[in-house]
Amino acid sequence: MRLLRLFAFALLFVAVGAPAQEGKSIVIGKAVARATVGKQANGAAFLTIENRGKGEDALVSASSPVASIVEIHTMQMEGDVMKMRALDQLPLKAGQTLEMKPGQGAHVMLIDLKEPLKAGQTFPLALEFRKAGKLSVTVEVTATGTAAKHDGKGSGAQAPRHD
Ligand SMILES: [Cu+2]
Repeated sequence: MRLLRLFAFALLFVAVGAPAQEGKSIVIGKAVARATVGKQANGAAFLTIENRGKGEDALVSASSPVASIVEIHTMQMEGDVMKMRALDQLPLKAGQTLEMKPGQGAHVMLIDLKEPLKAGQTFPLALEFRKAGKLSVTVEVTATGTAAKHDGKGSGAQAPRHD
């Protein structure tokens, strides 16, 4: 935890020291993740991404010190089973505001968490956009809701399976 905080501080320092943040065409609104349960290995973060630019952009990658691998995922129905799939990029049209929500569509998958995500905690998430470049956000961990458990196990629409 202490290390994580140091890392977060370092990222913050970098962000403050970079005037390039100003005038960015991509603005991140909400950035939240659900608290994990038990020994749950994976988590998911949900962002609100606004493309204020005049052209199309795309989220192409993400990384965070809390997880070994961070992927951009989407969910879709296959027959009557909701499945998750990794995306190479998440397109953002000019003027589009994309709101990720638990239990539907796109999310940022946190794979192989280094420690459980606890409600109230925050962690840094580095994002890279094709045109806007790199952006760092602070993700807030919220209490686990009953409707959107994201444990990668089980079946049915409320508990998407991982391939
Ligand atoms: Cu996923």
